[in-house]
Parts: sequence; structure tokens; C-alpha cells
Amino acid sequence: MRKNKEKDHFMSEQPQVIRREDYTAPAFLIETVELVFDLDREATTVTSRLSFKANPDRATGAGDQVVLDGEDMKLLSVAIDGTALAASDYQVDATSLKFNAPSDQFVVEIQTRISPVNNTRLEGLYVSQSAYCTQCEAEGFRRITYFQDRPDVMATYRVTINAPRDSCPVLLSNGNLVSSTDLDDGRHQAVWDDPFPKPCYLFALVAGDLACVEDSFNTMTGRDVALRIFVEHGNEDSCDYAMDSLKRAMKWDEDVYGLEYDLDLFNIVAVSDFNMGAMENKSLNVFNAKYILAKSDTATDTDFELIESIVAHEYFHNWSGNRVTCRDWFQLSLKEGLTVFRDQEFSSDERSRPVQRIKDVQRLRAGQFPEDGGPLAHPVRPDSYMEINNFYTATVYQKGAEVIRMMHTLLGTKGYRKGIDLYFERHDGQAVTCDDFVRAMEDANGVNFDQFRLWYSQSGTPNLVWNGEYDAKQQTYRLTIEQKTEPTPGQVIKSDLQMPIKIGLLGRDGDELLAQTIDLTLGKQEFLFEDIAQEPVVSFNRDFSAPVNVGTTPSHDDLAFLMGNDTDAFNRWEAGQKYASDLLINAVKAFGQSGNADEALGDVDAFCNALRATLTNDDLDKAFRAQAMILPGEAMLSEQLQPADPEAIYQVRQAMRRKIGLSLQDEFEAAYRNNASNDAYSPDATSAGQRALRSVALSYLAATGESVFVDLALEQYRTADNMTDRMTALMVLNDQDHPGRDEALADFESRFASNTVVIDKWFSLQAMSSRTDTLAQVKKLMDHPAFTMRNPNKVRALVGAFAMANQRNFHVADGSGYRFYADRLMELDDLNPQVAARLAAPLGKWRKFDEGRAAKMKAELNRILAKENLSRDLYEIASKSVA
Ligand code: 0A1
Ligand code: ZN
Repeated sequence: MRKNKEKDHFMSEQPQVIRREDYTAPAFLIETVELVFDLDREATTVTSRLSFKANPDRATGAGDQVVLDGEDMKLLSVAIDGTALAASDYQVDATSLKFNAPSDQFVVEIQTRISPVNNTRLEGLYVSQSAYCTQCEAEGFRRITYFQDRPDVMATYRVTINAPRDSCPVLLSNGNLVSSTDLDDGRHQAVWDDPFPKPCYLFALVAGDLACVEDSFNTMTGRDVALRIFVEHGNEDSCDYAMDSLKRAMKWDEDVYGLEYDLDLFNIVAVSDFNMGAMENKSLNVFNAKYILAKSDTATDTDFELIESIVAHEYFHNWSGNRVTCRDWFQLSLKEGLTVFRDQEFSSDERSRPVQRIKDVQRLRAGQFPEDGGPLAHPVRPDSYMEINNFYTATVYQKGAEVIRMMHTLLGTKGYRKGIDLYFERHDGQAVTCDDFVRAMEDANGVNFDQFRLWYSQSGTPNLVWNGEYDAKQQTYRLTIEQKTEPTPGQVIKSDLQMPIKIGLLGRDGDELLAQTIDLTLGKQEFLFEDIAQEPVVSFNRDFSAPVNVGTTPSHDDLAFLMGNDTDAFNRWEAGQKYASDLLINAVKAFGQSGNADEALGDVDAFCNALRATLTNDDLDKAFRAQAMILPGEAMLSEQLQPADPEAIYQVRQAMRRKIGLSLQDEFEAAYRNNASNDAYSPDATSAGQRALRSVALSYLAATGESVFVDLALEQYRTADNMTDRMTALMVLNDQDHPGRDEALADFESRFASNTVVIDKWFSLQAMSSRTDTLAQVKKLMDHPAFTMRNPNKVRALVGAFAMANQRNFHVADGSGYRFYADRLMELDDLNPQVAARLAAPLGKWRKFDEGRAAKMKAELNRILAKENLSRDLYEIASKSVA
């Protein structure tokens, strides 16, 4: 139990800690679920008919009491086997309904009333614009009706929806449509039946007046699957890319995993109000509209990329998540780590593999490494939680995917596939654990992953240090690697992990002397390579084969050499990042003394020359070159400094950008000119790469401070025929003191005022401006007619972007950024605790900063903890963050 250290005056009750080790199988199973929804915005009636059966695997002495979860609804009636229960026959409280089981097999009928229009949490059944929709993962189903809301209770569902025909012509649920009938009083009815047993978190219902875009996919066994995307009217012309992505994902899963879609219908619905990115409900995926809607003039290349990967991700869940699901929520990475790995590989196959890997690693480093090194660190398979919604984390998703990737590397493509085949063969239709997945990999390949399993239970990012010794006489190279993981909250003692490290040894002429994957298992381990004809340059952890920090920094000469010669594209990029980080970190430290960023940086010509070689190397693809030009971000640099001075980091990074812009001005001007396109916009990876390179060029040219280049950005804004070019120009203008900034922002606002997805870009941009009036602007924008605290996308775009993507202004030394942010989190907590909690992490970074900032950040966390009616969600994050 959690220690009751001090008397908690702020919350009426301590949230309970749920522990993985306490798992017990459910005493009763529910085999079939029949649901009838009488939809009404204020008062929807839900009637459920559940067939219970005692679980043969129940723990002995589990008793005959049935406990169903239920929150925030009115219980109208309960009946067992056709007989209504008297009030004395059951107990109902704020979170449950309890009654005694009459026998080993019985049928329960329950009626509840809920209010979709007042559901601001967006969990359970709610209203988004004109439609009703549901979100049940993780524990939303208990807000619809009383149920055993846990993923190891799998049932088949038959769902009847009754609703007004005019306002809800479209009525959807999981599975197959059984019937559509007109009712009296202008209402109609649809009945849906899902033949596949599923946990209740995969249940979905959508009803509303939506437009539909339709296509089809012919499967590997020749079945035609109808594909439908439902959107608000007027958005029908923005679904092409999502539909195309879906078809490509379906084909890829057949080709690469041998997995075929299992129903004749696959529906996607795009809604504007959604807590997360999207949801994989069986055959009825619900999406945040921003990850579906895209046209050349409304979506950037990055948006197209995200749509492709998220559509694929949700589709892939049909097997990795739905057909085989999680036994309990501690096993979340079973489906999420695996499905992220699958979507990353899909994108790699569809686009540039090295660029995809670079982006995935950037995301891991930006989101997961700080989490793993901070107060919210937890293993890929957590041991405890207060609120499961707080565990949809970068660790469970991104690090979870890295763990799958390492198994793929250790076993090879064929061995991995053997393991996957065995996993689906063994566990189809079951709710299983991460351990079951690893066992399938072991059994299919005859290997032992006992040590490897630690990746699931140990938190923290390992740090690797390597050392090389060349023996010219023996022509051998001895590589010594040491690994160490720092303690994390609640986990002080760390063990050595097994990990595959890909390395290359390069000759000075650029020849690859050796390329190998080594199997690191010890705390300190030596590897001897023979027949090495010259002292090599080491390319370490190629392709980021293990998700670790590498503490060894090669010489600047070696880094420049690797930037130009490494045969592993990822490590070419990595060498540039390491080189830049080293220069920037040293300069930030020196800036403390001089206060002059240019002086602190000193001579960076060698680095600029290495960048020039990459920029002008026409053998490299343009998307890669664009990535290679981008310096590590401010947050990334903060991670490497203790304490981090956000203003110094900002100044030094800007100065570096200016130096690079000046040094490579001719090359950037040429890149800008030569990469203009006269063709109509196409979102494909090659065209996107060309635009990315041109964007990088413009942004460095503007960094020189020459006003002609700001004029050039304004010109690009005015003539842009696609959103990528428009946003690039606007991002440059956004940081300037130039009349063009106001002109472009005003134009953007009036152009896209009625497009709720696009206007969020306008909010974010202003929230991310490095200008010192940004906080004042953000406060003002909260009164903009398009802004509302009730829409998660709006909150994330304006308030979230300010704290998460504007280090300079959020951390302004007087603490005004922190205060503003804490106020918003508390305001949001009363509306949507899940989203409030997900946004709270930035305040928990106080350990990274100087005493003044740290004290102010902690004070805000304490103010949040003292809030009346603080949610369990935000309490968990704030209390862990302040500790
Ligand atoms: N399973 C979804 C993401 C998701 C998770 C939680 C949600 O509500 C708490 C909603 C969606 C995915 O991985 O895409
Ligand atoms: Zn997922």
C-alpha cells in the first residue's frame, strides 16, 4: 500500500494503487453482450443483457459476489434471469454494482441512463459536433453501462442503436450490419453483430449525420472488403490519402506478416473531439480528425506522413491488439510496442528507411529518454499505476517498439517471423501477456531470452561507454564496452541488459573493414576483431540497434569523417548530431561567463564544412540531407546540461544557426533555387524530401539576419500553393519583428478560420514563437472565437505547445509561464482530467533547472496538489513529479 505520509487535506480519498502482482483471473466470464442504445443527447438509455458463466480458472474461494464497474451514470434497473432485483438485492456506489451470483451460469439485464452531451471527459459515450461517438479504451466502457471492465473478459457483441433518422442517418457499431429498420416517431434502428470475441475497450458506437467516402480492398484470398471513411459533411474531398494509406497498410500486412483482414467491412470515423490520436475499435476505428483529413492546401508533408502511419497503426491493431489482446493493462506494450514497431516498419518500406529511423529515434529521444530519466520513469511493463490512462506513454509505445525491434535484430527477419507466426497461432482469440509474446519468440527459435526480458521490467536508459585499441602488429582491434543504468524512482538496483549493437569499422579511405552485430550481455565486455589492416574509425550502435545513450564522444575529426563516409546512413546523421551537440554544449557553458554567444561558439568552420559536404552531396537523398542540416533542438540540449539555462541554450543555438547560414549561404541559395517545383503538389516521399531541403535552406538563410531573406519568406508565403511551403514560410516569419509576420498570420487566420483542423496550426505557431511577447499573445488567443478549453486539440495546440515546444518562453525566469500553465491545467482538470494529466509532465522537469526555476515549478505543482476535487489522473502525475 502507498504510505500515508502526511494527512492529505486536498483530496477526499487517496487514489488506490493498482499492482501488477495482484492480478487474479476474473471469477466470472461474460460470453455474450447484447446492448440497446436509445440515443438522446441529454439522456441516453442503455439496456444490456449479459450472459455470465463462472470462470473455470477462477481463484479458489473467489466467492459468488459479482462486482461490476460503473461510473457517472444512473442505474435504472437490474434483473437476473428475468427477475428484477429489489434494492436490497444489490449494492451500488460511485464506482461499482455488486450482487450475488445465483448459480454458475446466469443472465443479467441492466438499464442505465447517461448524458452524452455533458460528457466533457470524452470517455464513454459523448457528443462531438453533430455526432455521438464512444471512446472505451482504457476504462470508458464503465461509463456506458455496468460491466467487468477489464481486457481479459472477452465477449461477442450484438448492438442495437435507436436514434432520430434526421439527425442520425448514420448508425455504426462493430462487426456486420444485421438489419436497418424504420421506427415510429421519426426514429430508426440499426443492429450490428460482431462475431469476434473482444474486450469491452474495443467496443464502439457512432451515430450522426456524416458523409461517407467509400472504396474497397481485395484480400490475399480474394475477398472484397468494403472500406468506408465517415467525416463531417464538406470534408469528403480530404479523405483520399487516408484511404490510400489504409489500402497500402492492408496489403503490407498480408505481404510482410501474412495477416489478412477478417471481416467484409472496415469503417473509419473522423471526429474533432478526441483525447488521443485514434482508436482501433474492432472494424470501427475512430480517429482524431487531424489524422484523417488532408489536402495539399491544408496539410503539410509531416501531416501526410502522420496520417499514413496512424491509419496503418490502427489497422495493424486488428491482429496485434484485437485478435490477440492484453490480459491486463500492465501488458499494454504487448499490443502498443508491437504495433508501433509494425507501423514504423511499414513507413520505412513506404518511404526512406534511414530517414524514418532518424525520425523515430528523434521521437524516442525527445519523448522517452526524458521520461525514463525523470520522476515518471516506469518499465515498459509497469508494476503499478493509479490511473491507467497515465500509462499510454512514450515508454510503453516507443521504448516498447524498440524492445520488439531488438528481438527482430537478434533473431533476424526470418526468425522474427517464425516467432510472430507462433504467437498468433498460439494466442488467437486470447488475452495474453508480454511474457507470452517473448516465449513465442523463444520457442519458435530455440533461444533463451531470460536476460533479454529485463527490458520489460527495468526502467531507465542504459548508458554505454566504449573504448577501442588497435594493435598494428597483430592487426587486431579490441573494443571494450561498458553499460550502466542509473537508478530510477522505486528501482535503485539495475542489472546488465542484453542488447544487439551493430558496429562498423571504417578505414581512413572510407572502406568498410568490418560490419557486425555484437551481442552485448555483460556490464563490461571485450570484443576482438581480427585482420584489421589499419587503425579504424568506429561506427557504433549503427541504425540505433539498441535504445541507449552512448557516452563516448569521438574526436571532431572522426565525427566529420563519419558524417561524410559512414556506410550506415543513420550513423552519418548521428555523427553530425554528436558533433553539433558537443559544440553547442561547450558553448552554452562558456556563454555563462561571457554572455556572448558568438564568442562562446568560437570557430565552427570545420563543422560547417562537414555540413557543406553533406548538403552538396547529390548521392544522398534530399530528405536525408534536410535532416542532417537540423541542429539538435533546445530540449535535447537541455537534457545534456545540469542545470540547463534555457535562455543561454536559445542564444547559442541561434548564433550557431546564423554562423551556419552565413558560411553556407551560397549553397543554401542554390538549394533553395534548385529545389523549387513547378509540378502540382504530391505528398510522396521524394517530393516531400525536396520540399524539406528547400525549407531548411530558407530557414538558414533567414537565420543570417539579412532582411532580403525574410522578404523571401514573405514572398514564399504569398505564392505558396501548398500547406508545406506556406507553413515553412510562416514559421520563419513567426520569429521575426517584421510587418510580414502580421500580414501572413492575418492572412492565414482569415483563410482557414472555418477549418478547425487547420486553425490549430495557427494557434500552435504563435504559441511556439521565440518572441518575448509570446505568453501575452497566448493569453490573448485564449479569447479567440475558435479557441475552447473543451476541445483537446485546441488545448494542445495553444496551451500544450507553449509548454512543450517553447522552452525559452515557458521557462522565462520570473515563473510567469509556469503560473499560467498550472492555471490552465487546473481549469482543464475539471473538464477533462485525462488530457490535463497528459499535459502536466513539463512542470515535473524542475530538477533540470536552476534553483530559482525549480522552486517556482515545484510551487506550481504544489498548488495543483492543493486543488479541490483534483482528479486521480492529475494527482498521480503531479504527486510523482513533485516528489
Ligand atoms: N490504443 C490507441 C490509443 C488510445 C489510447 C487510449 C485512449 O484513451 C485513453 C484512446 C486511444 C492507439 O494506440 O492508437
Ligand atoms: Zn496503438
